Amino acid sequence: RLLEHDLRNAIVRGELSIAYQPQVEVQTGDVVGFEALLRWRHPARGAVSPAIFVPVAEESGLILPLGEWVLRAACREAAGWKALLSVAVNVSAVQLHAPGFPELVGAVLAETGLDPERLEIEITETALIKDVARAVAVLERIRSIGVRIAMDDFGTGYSSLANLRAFPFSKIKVDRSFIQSVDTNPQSAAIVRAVLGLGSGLDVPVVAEGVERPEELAFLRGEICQSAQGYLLARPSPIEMFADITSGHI
Ligand code: G
Ligand code: G
Ligand code: MN
Ligand code: NA
Repeated sequence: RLLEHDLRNAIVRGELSIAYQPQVEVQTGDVVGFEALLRWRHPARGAVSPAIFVPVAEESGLILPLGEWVLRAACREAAGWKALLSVAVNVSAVQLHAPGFPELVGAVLAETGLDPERLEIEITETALIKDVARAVAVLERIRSIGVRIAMDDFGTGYSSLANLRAFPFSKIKVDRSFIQSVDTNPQSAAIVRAVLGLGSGLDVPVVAEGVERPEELAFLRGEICQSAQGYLLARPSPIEMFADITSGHI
């Protein structure tokens, strides 16, 4: 309750910010885009993790203004980069199913001038199970604008394969729980290889999430994996930390 009250004021008080985490091409090391991750600095509690406040925001409906804030801020930010890199924004089920979500995405793109091809929306599988027919319709409208859709945390939800077929995904993000043991657990390695094969077969690029150790990256380099994200490559940070990348000097 208290958290909900404080969260209600967070936007107007300027307590929200976005940390950006680079997504890197596995073979070349080039940065191809950034994931936008919401951050909240509470005046008394300090940094509160989105793992804590996003569920509160979803229950209270506050995720709608918060999500709109993130979408607009991330698109505005990316529109200002000299380098034409992509930006990925996490969208929760509540946002996806809210009336007018595709129109909101279109309006924010028009307002910020960001090329729709540079925006990617990340959705977890749990966001899709509520009302499949409706979720398909919403995602297809978003796809038709040119915005890409990534399936986030792949492998942790359920009926992943049916979802891959039903929804217009342009990217698969393999959950970090598989990546973290890819060099030590043969089952993880087999699963990651299978997902990479799935991506190749479906012609959908795969991103490995949560790469923390050189051994994990070495494994991915030996496979057909398009991109990777994780602390080994870069931690989520204020965009100023990546000025040389966004300005096109790297
Ligand atoms: O960045 P971090 O590890 O703190 O994120 C924790 C969780 O919060 C992750 O599941 C991440 O996807 C989610 N998250 C981060 N930013 C956003 C956001 O802007 N919107 C939504 N819906 N979830 C977010
Ligand atoms: O659910 P989603 O994949 O959107 O969550 C992204 C979360 O993963 C963010 O909270 C981000 O801070 C976190 N993250 C990014 N890279 C790593 C990593 O290498 N290791 C771990 N443990 N978390 C990471
Ligand atoms: Mn994500
Ligand atoms: Na993820």
